[in-house]
Amino acid sequence: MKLIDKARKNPDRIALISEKKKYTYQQLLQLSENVALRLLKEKSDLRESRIAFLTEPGINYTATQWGIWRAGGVAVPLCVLHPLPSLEYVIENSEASLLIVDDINYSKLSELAAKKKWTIFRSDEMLRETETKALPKIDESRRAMILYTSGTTSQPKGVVTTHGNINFQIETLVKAWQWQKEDHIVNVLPLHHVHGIINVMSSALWVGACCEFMPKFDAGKLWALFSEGNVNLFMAVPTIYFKLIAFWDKSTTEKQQKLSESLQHFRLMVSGSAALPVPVLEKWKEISGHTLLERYGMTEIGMAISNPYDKERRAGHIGQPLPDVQIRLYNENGLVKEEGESGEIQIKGPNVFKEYWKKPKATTEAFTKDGWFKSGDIALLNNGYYKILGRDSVDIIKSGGYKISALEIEDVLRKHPAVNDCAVVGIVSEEWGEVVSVCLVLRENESAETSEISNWLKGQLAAYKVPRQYIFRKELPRNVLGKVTKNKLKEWF
Ligand code: MCA
Ligand code: AMP
Repeated sequence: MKLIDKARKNPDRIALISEKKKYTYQQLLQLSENVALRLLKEKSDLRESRIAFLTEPGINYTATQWGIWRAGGVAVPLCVLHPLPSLEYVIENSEASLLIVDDINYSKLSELAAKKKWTIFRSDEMLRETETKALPKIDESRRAMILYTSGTTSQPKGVVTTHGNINFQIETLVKAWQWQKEDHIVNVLPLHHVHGIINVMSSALWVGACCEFMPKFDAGKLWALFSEGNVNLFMAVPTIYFKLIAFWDKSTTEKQQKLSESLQHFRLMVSGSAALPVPVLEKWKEISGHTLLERYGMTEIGMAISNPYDKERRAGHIGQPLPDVQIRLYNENGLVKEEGESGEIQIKGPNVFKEYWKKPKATTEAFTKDGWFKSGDIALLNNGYYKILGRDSVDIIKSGGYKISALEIEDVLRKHPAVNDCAVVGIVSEEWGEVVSVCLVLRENESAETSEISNWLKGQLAAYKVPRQYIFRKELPRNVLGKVTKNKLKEWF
């Protein structure tokens, strides 16, 4: 495994800072080997068994992920923000053979695990030393990870990437953004998505750099960490930059000056996962002196398009194809050949995922006949830079950098006893990208408070999927065919 081979070259460098404690590459190698050995027991190879794990961002997360890989398993990271029904869906859909859970999250899962007869291990125990033996050799073509992503179906799909996909996704970013051993990045992103896993944590570990965890984003604490002067690299979703700006704006003039000074030595600051509003880019430049580097990616492909590291970073644009990633635009007239003409972004390259887990039909439908992955994002080329115009589906919402399926929320809401019908849309917001919003049609003689519905939903869905804006109507807007017209509904908000 390339990540492991590379780590061996930097035994004494600091790999991770977790709860302010430093771990060298040697320690990470040892802890992940312990996990691998404990997973294997008498077996010689896990042969792509899925191992689901629920741990806060930190040493246990990384050692567990590497341990699963080194034992020949497929890593299925679970989201620490998800309520039980969402965790249960991922564990069952991925057919995980066992669960590894840290102390903070153990009580959340243990009862269900007992009921379902799932094998569950405490993460701290998995990291403990054990009898040693040879670990299997892992070929690049083997499955490595399943990440769940929302789409145009109600339930999230498992995106399967191989070791080869992951290696390439990391390597192209290392080249494009000139990652170096001396880099020190802080990770504030969740570790069940590509942005936090690949762009931040794995890229750092690939080059022998340091990844420091801040498990829960907090603007004040993050500014304080920046002010300590060690971090020189930062990557986040636009909402986080919005919140850092809001904190700066609220500070005294003297403090603002100090905060701005703390960013002067940064090498690079990147934004992605959702469109970066131009006013946010401009304000950040004013505050920090840095032009944010905006890039474009997707769970299925890692990163594909990026503004250049050392040439013009153009506001409102996502840049150019990353090294060895092929991009084309395609519309109803065929291949787009002219600048200014819009089409769907389609992608080919070693970065592109292997399959949707146990969904051969969805996998086939996601590609053109000649093997291009269809992103569903509409873009055009403007003076050599790609610019995103929107998406081909109103049912996909991006809020706080999370991809959310309107259909998933609607399906859950329809199970509420007072709800007769509903339609969910994303309403544009500079802070969140889009805000999840719902129009509810209640059953006759039923009433329901917004707060009651919202609390009920929080038991079923991750909090970031719960609508923030509610309207109540007697019926939903529909076209002559009876289909809900979501663009009309957006006007109602
Ligand atoms: C939270 N709140 C919201 C939302 N989320 N309000 C509206 N819309 C939302 N989406 C509210 C809460 O109810 C609460 O309000 C208050 O905000 C604080 O909640 P909290 O959970 O503490 O929020 P936060 O920690 O400030 O979360 C903001 C965040 C988070 C840090 C930006 O959303 C986040 O980590 N996003 C990153 C997601 C990510 O990594 N995506 C990458 C996907 P109240 O106090 O009133 O209750 S990978 C990807 O997209 C591809 C590959 C790519 O290109 O990267
Ligand atoms: P996810 O499935 O969570 O990986 O989200 C991928 C989606 O995020 C893409 O299909 C885009 O719609 C969106 N996205 C990622 N980066 C950008 C960006 N820089 N600008 C606009 N949309 C983006």
